This record gives sequence, structure tokens and C-alpha cells, in this order.
Amino acid sequence: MKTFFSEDHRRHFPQAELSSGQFVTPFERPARVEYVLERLRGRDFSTPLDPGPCHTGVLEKVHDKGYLDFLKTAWADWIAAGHRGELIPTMFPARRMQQRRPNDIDGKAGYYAMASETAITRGTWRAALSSCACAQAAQRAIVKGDDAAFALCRPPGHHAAIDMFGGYCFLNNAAVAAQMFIDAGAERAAVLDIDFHHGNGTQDIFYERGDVFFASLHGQPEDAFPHFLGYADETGQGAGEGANANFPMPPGTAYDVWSQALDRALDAIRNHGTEALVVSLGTDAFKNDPISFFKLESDDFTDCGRRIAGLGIPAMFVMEGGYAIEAVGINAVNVLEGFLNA
Ligand code: SP5
Ligand code: ZN
Repeated sequence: MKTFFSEDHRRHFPQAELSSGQFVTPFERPARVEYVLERLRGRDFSTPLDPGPCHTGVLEKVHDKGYLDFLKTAWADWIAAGHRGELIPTMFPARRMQQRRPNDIDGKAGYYAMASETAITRGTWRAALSSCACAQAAQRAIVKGDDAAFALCRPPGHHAAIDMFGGYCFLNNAAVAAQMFIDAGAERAAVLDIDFHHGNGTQDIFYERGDVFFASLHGQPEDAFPHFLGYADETGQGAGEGANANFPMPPGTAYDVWSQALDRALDAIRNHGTEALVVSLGTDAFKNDPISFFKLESDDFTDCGRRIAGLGIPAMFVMEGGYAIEAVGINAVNVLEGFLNA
């Protein structure tokens, strides 16, 4: 299985995450991927390939143009406004307020954000592009005939919506890959999101489209981030009706229940008739994850990969979350090995 990785992820390393009322070192930090690289080496995967540059044309097919322009210049605009710290949105267009984009960078930051734990820094845009490039390279490997590929993306992408960043995400790498399958001639593609958190961004991007099926297994919104999307009755809209499937689960959920939801998600994807699968591979459903509440064991990730292989279609895996960092490599690579050895 080819793997894709860019050192440019290091350009995104905020010092601060607002968590539990304090600024802490971000859970989503550069060291996460070191553990994955080390595990890939230890398990005889071939050396990760550099993905080359991000092809930006496709970004406008899944993200809003104004949002992309905001991300591109956000840091420069923030500094030009005289701000000294990292760009952190502090106010949002909430209920009964205007949904009009302000000119001021503070206003724009809130307009284009869905959460305020995620800071933008000098290198964030370049890092986000390099992360997306990994997903693009993995997609090309599948189109060329590989059965599987792994994009070791950082920063992650699945919370990035049409026009919002947050949840440590800026560009929706999985959505970009799914869009590229459609552009390459696939009539149908699917994204399976096994990150602990609901993939609100991916759902948002494809909610009114029938060509890309989205299924997500996650902590129920009543109790888990992102809190305001991810209910089971969100089934898609218009042409997308029936092409969105959410599997929210309560605190303490272990693999017996989680794997049943996985099988139902896989059945739904099979029924949709997809030609290519993108897996949003977060490992934060792991029992020791510091910000999540599922109880998966490391071996469960292997079995998960095995079940995904049961679909019998090519799959590319896109790294998302996972914050028990010393286990992120084991758990992510277990999914890949489960898939390969099925
Ligand atoms: C890609 C990804 O996994 N993003 C997750 C972003 C979550 N950010 C906010 C999480 C707040 C969780 N607070 C729970 C504290 C438990 N002690
Ligand atoms: Zn997550």
C-alpha cells in the first residue's frame, strides 16, 4: 500500500488550544504523525512518498470561494490588523443575527469558523495545502489501479465545512478526494467516517448531492463535539436524500455495538453502489483517547479494516483525529493491515 506524507505539516503548530477554559498545548500536534510514521516503518510499509503540490482547482468544488480566500490571507490580515497572538475566532453569527460577511478580520474569523479551539498561524494555509495534497496523491494511486492507499494527512479535514474551519480542520481532505473520484468519471463515491467525532464538514459538503454517500460513526451530539450536527435523522436533502447516514452512539460504547453500526454503514454504502471508498480514518474511538468516550481496543481497529475490505472495492484512507498519541500509529496502521490482510 502506498502512503503519502508531507513534512510541510510542521508549518501548522499553534501554541494554544482553548480547552476546558484554559489555553493548553493543542491535542492536534505535529508529534501525532511521528508515531504513525514510526509504526509504518516498523511494520514494513514502504517509505512514504511526497505528494507533490496541491491541485487547488478542485478545492472550489467542495469549498466556498470566499472561504478559501479568507484562509489564504487570514494570517497576513490578522497581523496587518495589529494582532500579536494566534488567530482565534471569538464571536459567531449566532441565532437571529445577520449572516453577512464583515470586512474586519476579527469578524471574518468568526464568520468562517464553527469552533474556537482551532487557531490559525503563519504556516497554517501551507500546511493545510500539503495535507490535502496527500489525499490527492492517494486518490491518484487508486485511479491508477491500486486497491488501497494511505494519506497521512495533517492537519485533519473532516470538520472543515463548505465555508467553515474548526475542530482542527481547514480543508476537507476526504471530501476533496471523493470529488476527484467523481471528476475522474465515477458515478458514485462514498466517504466512511470512523473518527470519533461526527464529520460535520463532509456531511455539509455532500448533503444535497446524491453522487457521494456519507456515513459517520461518532459520539452522539448530545454529548460530543461538534454538538450541533450528527443526529440519526439527518438523511440528506434534495438530490442527496438518502445519501447521508449517521450513527451516533453514547458514552462508553465499545466494539460490540460500534461494529454493528459499522456493518450497517457498510451495508448502506454497498446499497448506494459506490465505485470508490474514502475512509476518514480517525483513531480517537480508542479507549484511551483523552478527549473522546468510546472504548475501542487496538485489535478492534484491525477488525474494522477487515470489515471495510469486505466491501470489495478500492479504498483510500485519510488520516483524521486521534490524540492518545503513543497509540495513534498502532491503531491507524492496524486498520490498514486489517484491510490488506482480509
Ligand atoms: C479531527 C478531530 O478529531 N477534531 C476534534 C476536535 C475536537 N475539539 C474540541 C474537543 C472538546 C472536547 N472536550 C472534551 C473534554 C473531555 N475531557
Ligand atoms: Zn475526532
